Amino acid sequence: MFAQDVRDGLSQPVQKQLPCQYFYDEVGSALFEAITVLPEYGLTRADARLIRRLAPEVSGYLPMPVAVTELGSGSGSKTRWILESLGQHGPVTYYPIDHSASALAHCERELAPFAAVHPIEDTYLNGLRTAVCRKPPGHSMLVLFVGSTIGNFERAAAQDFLHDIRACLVPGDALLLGTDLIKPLARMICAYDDPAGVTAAFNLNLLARINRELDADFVLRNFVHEARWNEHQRRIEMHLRSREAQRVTIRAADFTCELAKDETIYTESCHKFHAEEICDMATEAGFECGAQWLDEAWPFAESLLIA
Ligand code: AVJ
Repeated sequence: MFAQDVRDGLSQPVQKQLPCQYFYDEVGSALFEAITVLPEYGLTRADARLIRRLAPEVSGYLPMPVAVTELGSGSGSKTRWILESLGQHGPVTYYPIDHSASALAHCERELAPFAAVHPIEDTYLNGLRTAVCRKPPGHSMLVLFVGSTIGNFERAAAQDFLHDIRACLVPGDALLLGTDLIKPLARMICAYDDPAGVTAAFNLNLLARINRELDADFVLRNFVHEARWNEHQRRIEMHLRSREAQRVTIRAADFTCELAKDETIYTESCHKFHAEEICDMATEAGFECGAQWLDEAWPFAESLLIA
């Protein structure tokens, strides 16, 4: 629950933190949409280019007919290419999974022309289990986990998550996994600290959301957006740095929090990968690397992992 997660995260003794899934309220989702069109943030465009490129090939790797489950309902525009291409081999069933009902409704509207859409409002793994149970008999399963959302997981948790996905599948099923790749440092930093300040607004909105929903008194001007590269973990870390010593009260969480000058709240990890390391992770989780597509303009990988 939001209040509990905020209270837990801000009571951490060494590094205060907030879970990144709470970025995406209505304002946060709109700010993220703006991020995806920033020239400095090539991730989403690379993901979309690759999906469009691989869509005509993906049916060759899967027993037909196939049902598609997407972890995170995504924007219809990317998934459309896959559904449209699979649709040439017969009717396609599509299970988008998301915790946001409005995202699911949007996705259903966009993709209904290309598949029978059955939205599932649940966590990724529960939703995947539901989709596997409901899929028409004799269908194989293609799971989509694109957009480099897996980058938000700690490395060990990402490995466990792949293993958990594999446990829901049977041999011949597949996972299409999108991952952002390691690139020159300046490019990675700029993607998360754009000159127009859109990412800063996205990060700060988390505090604004706590103010709105939990009756808190964060003064947003007292915080500065920061994007750091952690070389050891190979990830961008987003923080909110306190400009001065301050106290914040979060009334609906019945909680008061003190921040020292220059203390930070850690809000998001965005792990970056080497293309080869995806195959190692996949093998470790019980998949085989079926195919990999790489973008030249913005290093990004789409890997088709076969159960
Ligand atoms: C949606 C997790 C892929 O890690 O790049 C963008 C989110 N955060 N700018 C990412 C994000 C700040 C994004 N993912």
